[in-house]
Amino acid sequence: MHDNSDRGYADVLVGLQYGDEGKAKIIDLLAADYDVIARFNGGANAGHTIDSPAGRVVLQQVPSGVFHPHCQLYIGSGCALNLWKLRNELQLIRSTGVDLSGRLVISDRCAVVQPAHFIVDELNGGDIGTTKNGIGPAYADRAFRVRNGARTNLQLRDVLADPEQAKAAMLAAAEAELDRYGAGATSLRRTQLDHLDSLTDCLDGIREFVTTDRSYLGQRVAAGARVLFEGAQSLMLDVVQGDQPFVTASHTVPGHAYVGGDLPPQYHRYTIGVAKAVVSRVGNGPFPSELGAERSEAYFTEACRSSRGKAEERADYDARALLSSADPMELGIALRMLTHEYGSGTGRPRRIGMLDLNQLRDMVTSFGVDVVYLNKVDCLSLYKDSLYRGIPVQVAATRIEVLPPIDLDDLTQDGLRELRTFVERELGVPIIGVGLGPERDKTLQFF
Ligand code: 2SA
Ligand code: MG
Repeated sequence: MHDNSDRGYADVLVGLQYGDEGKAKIIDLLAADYDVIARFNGGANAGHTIDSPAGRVVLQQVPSGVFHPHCQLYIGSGCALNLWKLRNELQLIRSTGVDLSGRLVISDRCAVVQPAHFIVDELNGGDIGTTKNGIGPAYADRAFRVRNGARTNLQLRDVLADPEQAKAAMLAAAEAELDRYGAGATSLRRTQLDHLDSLTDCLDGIREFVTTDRSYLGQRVAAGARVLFEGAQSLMLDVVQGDQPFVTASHTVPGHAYVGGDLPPQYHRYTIGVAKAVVSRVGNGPFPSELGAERSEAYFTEACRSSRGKAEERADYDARALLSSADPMELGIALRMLTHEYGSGTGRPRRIGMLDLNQLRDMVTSFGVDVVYLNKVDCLSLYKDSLYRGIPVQVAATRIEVLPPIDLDDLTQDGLRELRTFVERELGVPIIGVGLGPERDKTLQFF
């Protein structure tokens, strides 16, 4: 064996629930100790809100860490790239005064999301409640490779090598889907054909960042770089390990960082999990600890149709009063309103559930999570006057335990210590940080 002492390492950070656990906030906190922040899965279906020097921005594909100038950013081959949104993101970043030249590196083997994929997801993704970014169809076509005699999968390298041929292939695929879905797709036709018109323009903005070297990251780490992999979506949304079909189309589990992230597994150090104390889920599918689960489906069908989500926000409901309702579903509405659980883009109301330690324990043990950050712990104080008279926690599939209520003032003291000890005992791993509010200095770290 040769001496490895100068080589770097990689840590993998993943969400442990259904997304929106506040991963970007934790990465922001940890970024100073890493040289590269890397993505290995998903695409524009992710979304992180970060504070830039020029205000708050929402990024979907560029890794977190943009506003830490020493960090390089890597987009691995496991990602499904939306070139149009990427161009817009890069423009947005540039407009904040940040120059990504030499900092952003994109694998030329990423799958390219095509207009045909947006069309299929738009017309077909409703039952799952997808984000309509064409993610599922793009990964499906990657596996198809060839359909009806034509290449269906275009990697970024194919599109760059011959943009005109790629455009022709994308047009043919889009036309085939538009024909298949018929008249309902007229407005989609216009949008998607506009996309093709601007393809060359997009490629011009992206070309300088693309690497053809599959060992790019490996060489950086061999030379000492410290990498933080940023998982998109979360463990419960993994295409195989989650609840089919209510999952995303990529692998979200930590091991996949070493496939889609283009790094040999020999460099793995820790797996960091991020969870939140008041759980949310957008889209359909099982949610064992959901508050008022029996009535929730009917409520959400109605809420999405009538945009009651927005009405909730306009305070048609008195959230403070609903906190003490005897109906768990109304408690869920109150928590959603008071903890701002609405989709950042669409305003879709997110379903709300109690902290599910049964599920978290399963994730932590099944996927080798070493340490956990628990966000939104401040929100647990809202349970104080609820029907539970304390903090309800799911500890087994059919058992809820109620922990003593905590006040906001308790959060740095005994209440917090007790909660942390309880959760650590249930999960068997340390809670190394708790989020007590959205701001960076509201995360307490215990190391
Ligand atoms: P898709 O568009 O095919 O991936 O949708 C399939 C299901 O996966 C859900 N989904 C998500 N749920 C929560 N958050 C998501 N992204 C986060 C965001 C990013 C994150 O903030 O937007 O936390 O990493 C996300 N992406 C997909 C979706 O609702 C469907 O249920
Ligand atoms: Mg999010």
